[in-house]
Amino acid sequence: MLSDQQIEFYKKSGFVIPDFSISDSDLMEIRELQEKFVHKYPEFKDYCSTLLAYETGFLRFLKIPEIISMVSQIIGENIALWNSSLFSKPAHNGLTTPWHQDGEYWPIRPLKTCTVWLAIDDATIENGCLQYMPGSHLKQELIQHKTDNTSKYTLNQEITADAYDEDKAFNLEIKAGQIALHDVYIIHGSKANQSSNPRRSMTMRYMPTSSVFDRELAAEMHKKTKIQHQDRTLFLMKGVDLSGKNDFIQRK
Ligand SMILES: O=C(O)CCC(=O)C(=O)O
Repeated sequence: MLSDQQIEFYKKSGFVIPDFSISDSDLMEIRELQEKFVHKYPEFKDYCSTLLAYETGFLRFLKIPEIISMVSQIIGENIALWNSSLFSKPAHNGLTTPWHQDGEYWPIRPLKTCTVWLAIDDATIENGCLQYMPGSHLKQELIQHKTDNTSKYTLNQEITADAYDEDKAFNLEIKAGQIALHDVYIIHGSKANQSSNPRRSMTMRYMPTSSVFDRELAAEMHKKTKIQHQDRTLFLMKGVDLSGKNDFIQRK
């Protein structure tokens, strides 16, 4: 569980590192699944935005009760999992993730989510750990992004450099198995991996069911972001669908 201080830290900074790690056996299983996954789908060697559309074997790890309890402390008792991604960032030539806010990509209204970012390998500055801009979520507003479709990036929406101060970045150096939670408005990104160690991570994307997963908006956003979220399957993790508008139909 998160302590009161950790919840306060999340509110103030937009992220928190709980005192929690997944079990060694779960970590080993995730590593094996990730290796098989990238072997089967080499086009996702750097990044797969919609993991569960290809491999539902990861789902078990998105339901870990301790994780769901911590997410509840942040976004309430009624929660849906709406996505999971793999940032595999291989050794020597792992791609950059540009500075961005997740909300720019996501068709959830009101825009409210909590991401759990799981380190599959030790994450260090050398191998391109995730970086957060503490407090950049506070206005709860999206900043303008520009589109960059170069192949050096995992994602194509980038915030311009005048909107943040790189010197203030927090480097999320955590051990394999540890997690961080972050807000949908926080500015974050990660550098390329030129080290000899991979920097794999899996994200778990949860939303409060008081928000709606808007499939029409997803189709509109797809034109810009290139990420296809119209067909996401939502999984009710806790409570009920407060909005009454989300559907939990299994989609491919
Ligand atoms: O793992 C990374 O390098 C990027 C993660 C990210 O952008 C996210 O979790 O939204």
